[in-house]
Amino acid sequence: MFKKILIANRGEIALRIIRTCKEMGVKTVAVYSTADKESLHVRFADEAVCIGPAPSSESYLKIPAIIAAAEITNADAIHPGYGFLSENSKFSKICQKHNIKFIGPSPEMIDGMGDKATAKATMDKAKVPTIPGSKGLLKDVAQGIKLAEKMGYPVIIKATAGGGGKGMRVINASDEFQAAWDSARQESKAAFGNDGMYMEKYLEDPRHIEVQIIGDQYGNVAHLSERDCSIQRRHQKLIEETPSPFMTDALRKKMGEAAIKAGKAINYEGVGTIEFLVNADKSFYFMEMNTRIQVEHPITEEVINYDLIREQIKVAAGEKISGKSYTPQLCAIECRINAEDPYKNFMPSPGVITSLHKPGGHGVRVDTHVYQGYMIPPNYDSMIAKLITVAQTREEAIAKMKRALSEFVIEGIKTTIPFHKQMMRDENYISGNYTIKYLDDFEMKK
Ligand code: MV4
Repeated sequence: MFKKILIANRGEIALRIIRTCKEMGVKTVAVYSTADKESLHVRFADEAVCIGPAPSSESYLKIPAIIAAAEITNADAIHPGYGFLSENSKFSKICQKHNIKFIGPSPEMIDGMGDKATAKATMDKAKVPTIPGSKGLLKDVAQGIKLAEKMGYPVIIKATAGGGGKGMRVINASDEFQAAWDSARQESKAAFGNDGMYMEKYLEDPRHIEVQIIGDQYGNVAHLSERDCSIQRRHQKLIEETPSPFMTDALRKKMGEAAIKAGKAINYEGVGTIEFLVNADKSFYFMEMNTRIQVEHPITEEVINYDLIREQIKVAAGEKISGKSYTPQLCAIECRINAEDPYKNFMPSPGVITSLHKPGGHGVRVDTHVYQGYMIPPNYDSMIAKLITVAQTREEAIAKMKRALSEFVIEGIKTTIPFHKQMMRDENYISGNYTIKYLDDFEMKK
């Protein structure tokens, strides 16, 4: 086992990782920017190193500063958390070179899944269902139009370097193709320095259901059931739950097997997520693979009683997994509490938390780094807490969420709490009747 892990992250996920390390008897090193000097991850870690000023590009993304911090503290592993350097193949490679274990996939694995057209081809070869479309990248508009006419509109073109919806356009007819192509390529070039595009049949109203997997260094891969992440706004997830209200035993078996096939095909080591789009007729297709621990991992932990960070660290250290897969035994929901004003188009609302009361009690988990008097810096992600409830049934998990939301007091800033209160009373949400489009025409009640 590792002796000392450096956590190359901040906020709630840095705390989450430090907590598991403590339970495992592994020493921890926090890194922080000057804006995070007063953060809990700095206080809870055994050691802390300042790596630069507030902007991420000069601190949490600054590879030489992080490697230097690991070397001076003698850390033998680095946990990247999510975001920042977690899916940066250069960082994974530099860790390797410095003989520091990167708790995540190899650089080759990150690149193979990071290029979406390559990832799709890999999954297609492994017989994981993929969305009908172009074989690899499109050469030009003429080729795109020819194929789109054969497949039938609408189609979607996607940046191979994309993610988070950037460099993606839905096309309804041939006369829209050129303009969509030009703007998507331009956007993709600017954001990723790569303008390769591929095309798919556009699925009109699917759900986003992802399957958590874990693989060890000996070729064993297991699935840890699904999460429904369809409740999102502009590609920002707001509510996740497991099991998916749409799931059946038969569908879980099929999607679980597909996810394991995906993991085994690439010899996956570590925790990862296979994202699927699922149609109303229960057909499902591989969308992307995430090669990191995800924000929403706690709901999986709660329904199968399993510490994903602990298992992630164990497989990185070379331990074997049992290879057994899991089905949810309980129901869990996560509401993301962001420092944003849901009444003003979710506008960011940084500032000082003047008053804080966190909910508690049976079946309530709050993953957060904030405290009363904490100043939310404007430099980073707006998520300040994850409120998770777990119960025997979905109905009870919703009742607990309503109760927990009513106890949660955060003053001094605006938060997404009112949004979640409204959702927990929303008839369609309550009946599980939602897709990825659900928030497109959602309005806050005054
Ligand atoms: C799609 C799609 C419909 N049809 N692909 C969005 C981000 C990127 N990961 C892929 N995305 C989509 N791909 C086909 N062929 C709809 C989306 C999509 C979406 C997917 C999951 C969750 C939220 C979404 C919001 C808008 C569009």
